[in-house]
Amino acid sequence: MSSKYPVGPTETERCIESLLAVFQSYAGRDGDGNTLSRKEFKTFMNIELGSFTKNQKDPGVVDRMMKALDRDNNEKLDFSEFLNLIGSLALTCHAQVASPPTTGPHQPKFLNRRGRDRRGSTGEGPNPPFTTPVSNQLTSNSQVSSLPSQLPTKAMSSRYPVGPTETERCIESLLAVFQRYAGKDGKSSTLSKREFKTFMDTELASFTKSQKDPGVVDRMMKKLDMNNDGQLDFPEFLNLIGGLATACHEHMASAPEPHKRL
Ligand SMILES: [Ca+2]
Ligand SMILES: [Ca+2]
Repeated sequence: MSSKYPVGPTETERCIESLLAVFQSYAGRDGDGNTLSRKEFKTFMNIELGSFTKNQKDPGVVDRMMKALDRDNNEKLDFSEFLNLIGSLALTCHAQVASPPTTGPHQPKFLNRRGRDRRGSTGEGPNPPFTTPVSNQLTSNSQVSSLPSQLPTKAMSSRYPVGPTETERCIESLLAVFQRYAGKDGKSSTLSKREFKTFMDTELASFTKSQKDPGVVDRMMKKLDMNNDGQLDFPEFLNLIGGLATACHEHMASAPEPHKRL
């Protein structure tokens, strides 16, 4: 995929690629490369999120996380279920960075702090792939809402005994990129329309340049802005990343092998 970028992937593109690559490298360990089995998920958690799993005294925590993430109860995690984990981890880290836990570790306030589901996630008409509501799925699933209290209690940076894994680096990138662009005007907790455009033109230029319709970024902003306040907060931003990752994943999954194309 990297060869598609004229000047090398941006941090956001690298992160999306990491999500796909990490999922595939663990999901591909048994016969079915489209899903993580329980065993594969455990391997993923132990290797990629070892700094979290090693701190857990409860040996059942990974099983419980699997159960919470497995929305369709098929004992496997597909890519969108996997993305919910990443989104949930990123939200947890972001909440810790944004506001140190004064309300106690067991109140994942950020998940429902503004009643995000009021507008619903599907909307009308066909959904372009970039609006797949990843973190919205999180907030609408009461099971998953219980996850963050089990997740790392510290912000993730600089606490790794052996350096961050690819997954940890990706989560850190998501936080860093959002903060970098959201901090360009006065209010650093959200992306204004202008900041979002800068983000799109800089971080996802290979996408925006390929669009013939000049209104596409405006429309994306509108779709992503779930609470219609003209700003994108971090969960709304994560929906974009999740949607892009899903689109890439589906594209790769459905693409015929090159020699079969003709
Ligand atoms: Ca599943
Ligand atoms: Ca908003």
